[in-house]
This record gives sequence, C-alpha cells and structure tokens, in this order.
Amino acid sequence: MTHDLSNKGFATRQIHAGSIDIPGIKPLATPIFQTSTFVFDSAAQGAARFAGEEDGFIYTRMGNPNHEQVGQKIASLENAEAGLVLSSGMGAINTCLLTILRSGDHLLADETLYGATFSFLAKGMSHYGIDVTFTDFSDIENVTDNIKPNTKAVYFETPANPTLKVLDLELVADTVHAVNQDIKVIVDNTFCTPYIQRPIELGVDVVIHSGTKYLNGHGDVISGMICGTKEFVGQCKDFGLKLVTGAVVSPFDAFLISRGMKTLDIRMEKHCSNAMKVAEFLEGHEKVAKVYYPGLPSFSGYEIAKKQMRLPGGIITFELDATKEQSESFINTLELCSLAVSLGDTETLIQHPASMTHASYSKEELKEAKISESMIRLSVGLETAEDIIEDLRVGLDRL
Ligand code: LCS
Repeated sequence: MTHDLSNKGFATRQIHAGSIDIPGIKPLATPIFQTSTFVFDSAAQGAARFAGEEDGFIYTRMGNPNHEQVGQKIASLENAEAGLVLSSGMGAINTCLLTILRSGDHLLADETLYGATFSFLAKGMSHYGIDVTFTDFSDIENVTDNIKPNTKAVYFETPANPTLKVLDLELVADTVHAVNQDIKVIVDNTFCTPYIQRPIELGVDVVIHSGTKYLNGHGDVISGMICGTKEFVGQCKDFGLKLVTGAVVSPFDAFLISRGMKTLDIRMEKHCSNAMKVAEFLEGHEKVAKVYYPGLPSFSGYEIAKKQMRLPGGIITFELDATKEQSESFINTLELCSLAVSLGDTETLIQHPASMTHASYSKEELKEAKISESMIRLSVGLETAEDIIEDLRVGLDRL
C-alpha cells in the first residue's frame, strides 16, 4: 500500500504515508471505505483470511483500508514499527492496557493524567484485579521505588494534562528498563504529537494518542491511536480491539483524521508560535499570578522540554490573581476563546480543569497531583495571535 518513505522528511510522510493505490482509478484523495464487511471470492478465501494465511480485509472491526492508512501514517511519524487507530483516546488506552495487563498484575502511573485516564486507572482497573500505584515521576526515585515484581506497565503523560508537568522520557524509560526490560513503558503523546516529540526514539515502548486533538486537528472527530512494535500493535489489534474493547473508529472518521494529519506540521508550528506569544502576554499581565508553559524559561519543566520537545506546544495553563467568582466571570465573558473542553483544534478553547476535565479527581487527589482549583487551561488555536491576546486582555482588564 505504501511506497518506501523511510528516507523522506516529516512533511512528506504526513502526506504520503499509508497512501492507498487503487489500480485503474488512481484517486488523489483516499476514498472512504464506508463498509462494515468485505466480500470473499470463495469460502476457501474467507477461511484463509480468518486463519491469517491470506492478507485482505474481512470485517471493519478487524481492519479497513481507512484504518490502515491512519495506522501507517502515525507509525511513520512516530518512528514506530506499527500504528493502530481506534474510536477514542480512551479506547486506545483501554485497548492498550487490557492487552498487556491481567488479574494480579501491577501498573505504575504518574499521578497527573487526563481526568478520564486517571479515573479508569484509579477506579476501573480494580474491576479486572489489576493493582495501580500513582506517584510523581518527576522524582525518578519514586519510579524505582514503586516497581514491583508483578509490574507489567508504566504509564505517564508529558507534558501532563493540565499542569504541563514535563517528565524526562529517556530517564523514565531507561530507569524502568534497567529494573526490568519486559515492563512496557507507555507514554501519552497527545499534547505534543510526533511533530514535537517522538518518545519511541528515546526508549519508550508504546505511544498513545487521543487523535481527537491535534492529529485530527479540526474538532470534528473522536479517535485514538496506539504505536509500538509490530508484534505489540498486532496484539492490540487482534486481541484488545477485536475481542476486548471493540473500540473501532468509523471509516469516515479515519478518513477525516488522515486528511487532518496531512497538515500537522504547519498547524503545530502555528499553534506553538501563537501559544508562545499568548504565554508571554499572560506572564507579563499583572492580573495573572502564574503561567505554566514549557516555552517559558520561568517554568519548572523548561530545561527538560528544551531537551526533548522541538517546540513548546499549544497548551497553556495559568492562574489569576483573582477570586473564584472573578475567574469564572473572566472565562464566561471571553468572546473569541470558546468555553469548551478538548484541545488541539483550530479554535482557541478555554476551560477550568478542577471542575471540568479533571472533575473526577477528589479534592485530595487534585492537591496530590498539583492541579490547583484556580488553574485555567487554554488550548491556543490557529486564529491571529493578536486577536486571541486582545480577547484575553479585555477579559483581564475587566477583573
Ligand atoms: N489523553 C489525553 C492527554 C487527553 O487529553 C485525552 C482527552 C485523552 C487521552 C482521551 O482522549 P479521547 O477519548 O477524549 O479522545 N482530553 C480531553 C481534554 O483535556 N478535554 O476534553 C478531552
């Protein structure tokens, strides 16, 4: 399906990886294979496909050309052997972890995670007899100290949602593998995308994405992805996705994601340059108490970010020098910034993590994860930077 693109640049691969050849027709854009099932030429062929003796599509839960295209694209961009697209980021996380873990196993996770991921690990995993420990990976001794003989996977985000805590990918991967080479080190790379950061090149085993965010990039699809070795992604596909979660994405959504991914690099450049301007504006404003952004030298994660991220990303978290009511009215009165969860869209989105994306954390858990109740998270969009800043300035001046 794919030409050899191994020596080609990122921009070329985001456009051409996973391209589908249809002899005799040759459409430039990929058709949408909106079909639930595929017709066999014969009973023998059907049997051969089920037996894995012949390549070819069977049924869309088990594979579809639009899925293959996205899987190949993300694998190429992450520098992974293989990639798989799923129905949501949560679908990807569930599929990945339930492929690795079984009753009696242990999972070690960083304590600052997207709210639903935290909930699934904190509450859902016990349904399967899986033990989970949360700790702060910023202190690498917390990682070493909490690995047990039955630890099968280590899970974290960097930068983390919503505090933007930056963790050293290479250090975490090397530390875990030095204790036990077989432990799968899994990182959620949603905030960066492979344009900014490629964890597999730094020793991580598995990369997860919410494809809902920058990869699709246009706020019109929910999806997720898993990248890793051919063997592991094959297990996620043939066991996790096919038999356990059934988290299959529609061919139409896969088509939209593939279309979105073709412009990933230029969108990420603009998200990041806009975010840098907005972060500098916020940091200089007297009504802003603190700004969390990997591109600011004042930010605690700045040095590690510089080492492993090619750009600082498009998400900024900040705290106002204001009461809870004032912060709420600030968010309510913005005009250009939309009050909505999600991130990575063309539109600038603003939300309050403690009561929205991270509402599943208890007050104590929020404190533990250093998610303050006054944090406001901004996903800087692709509008004109000065217009985003002006919207924020008007809101801040009203305080
Ligand atoms: N991982 C991260 C880092 C996320 O931010 C999200 C969603 C997910 C996984 C789950 O992906 P989904 O199933 O939604 O595709 N984050 C959201 C957020 O911060 N606001 O709304 C959703």
